[in-house]
Amino acid sequence: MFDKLTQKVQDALRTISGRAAISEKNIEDAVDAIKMALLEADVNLRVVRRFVNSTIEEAKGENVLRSVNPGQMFVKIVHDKLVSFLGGEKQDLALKGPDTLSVILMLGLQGSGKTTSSAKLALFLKKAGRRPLLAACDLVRPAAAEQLSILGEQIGVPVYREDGAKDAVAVYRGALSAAKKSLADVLIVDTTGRLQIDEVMMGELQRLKAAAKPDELLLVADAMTGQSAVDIAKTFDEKIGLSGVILTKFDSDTRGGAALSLKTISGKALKFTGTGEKPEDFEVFRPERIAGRILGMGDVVSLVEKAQEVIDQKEAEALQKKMEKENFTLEDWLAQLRSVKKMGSLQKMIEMIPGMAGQVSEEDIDRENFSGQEAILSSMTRKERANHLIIGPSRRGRIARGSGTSVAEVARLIKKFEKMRTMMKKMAKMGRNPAAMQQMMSGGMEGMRRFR
Ligand SMILES: Nc1nc2c(ncn2[C@@H]2O[C@H](COP(=O)(O)OP(=O)(O)OP(=O)(O)O)[C@@H](O)[C@H]2O)c(=O)[nH]1
Ligand SMILES: [Mg+2]
Repeated sequence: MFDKLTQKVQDALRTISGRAAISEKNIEDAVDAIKMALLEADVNLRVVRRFVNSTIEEAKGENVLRSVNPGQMFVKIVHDKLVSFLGGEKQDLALKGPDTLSVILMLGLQGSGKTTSSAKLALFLKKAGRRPLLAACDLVRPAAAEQLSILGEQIGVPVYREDGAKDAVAVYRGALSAAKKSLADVLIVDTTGRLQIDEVMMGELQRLKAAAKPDELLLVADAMTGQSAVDIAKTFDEKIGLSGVILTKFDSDTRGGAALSLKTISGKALKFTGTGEKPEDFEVFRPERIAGRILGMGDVVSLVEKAQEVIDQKEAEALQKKMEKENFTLEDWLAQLRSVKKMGSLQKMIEMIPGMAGQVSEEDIDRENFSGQEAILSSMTRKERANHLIIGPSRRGRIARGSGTSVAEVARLIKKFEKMRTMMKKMAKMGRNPAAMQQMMSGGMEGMRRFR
């Protein structure tokens, strides 16, 4: 998502951001390049026009051209515009307090990801300390209730279903009393999707809405459909009324136009994104961070949050200290490799590191050969991992045999570890120094890439 856009916007900004003085022509050229990038990313034409006009107007203002650092001032304007087009502030769910039952109605076209997103949202709320219950109100697709039950089982959230039922509203009522009985505090209602917006679907949704008086009516739309996701949001909002949107398949190779056009065209806020098929592939949509990512400022906060789910805070702090002092051992590395595996796609993680977006492909990561590294590390003794300096030729031979690799591979891994340690020390220090961080963003990546 946004890969190409990111690349192009960064190129456009690079030509201008370092300048001590900028002219109106410089601004026009940069805005023009960004305009092309937005159009290519499938952003709605009206949105692009608005973006261009307001950016130019603001950037040509006296205080930019004459400011101490006009280049950076311009970047800031573009950043703020992007944030505002992405919806401004992050939009939380408007749920009642934890002890009162809230209802969320999920709607959307067939295959948009309603059922999956219902489960994702349930897991998200469960992690936030809520007690969700899922209601299977899609009575049309034969396996719909079964699909939801399987997902519910996976995430440990109860599912209410009535096999053979004909009326979605009746099932909803059943789910409501089940929710009350079991003291659930959020009822998430999965509904039937149709190929197109038609009278039957709208009728059913309207009846469900009237019965449930939901706190949230969330449209689930497929980001891959680009502009039509935005049109669908507009239509659903007119016919049923929406409180927000979940854009799914954000992990796919879409160009991102829907996310950038949604707020301006439909007036509806993007609240969450689906970033994969698994229940945990779900993120709160934060305009500020996405803008930062597009501009190549990375998304350190998301990265840290993701990492926190697997590594606990204390561990992370200890690691930071070790990294700074070069006390990081092979033992720590092995632990890291294992937690990275738990974190899921490494590429997704790397994309969030400042300056890394678009720099590393899945193949690059494969070449890293994590399983191979893990095998070698696991074949070492604890003592060896605590102090790699004791690993002489005979130990190397034993480790190679144990891991099914060669002596040369073992030697290479140790060499790499030593380089990595030095690099980490530098990075850990930068992490506490914004100026050094910025330097790393501009040129430091080459260092990262080279050390592989
Ligand atoms: N890659 C990716 N796939 C997704 C995402 N969300 C859903 N899917 C996949 O999209 C397909 C359809 O998802 P469902 O949740 O069944 O969609 P639905 O809207 O409930 O479909 P109907 O009930 O038939 O209307 C499934 O194969 C999901 O695994 C996502 O964020 N990323
Ligand atoms: Mg479904």
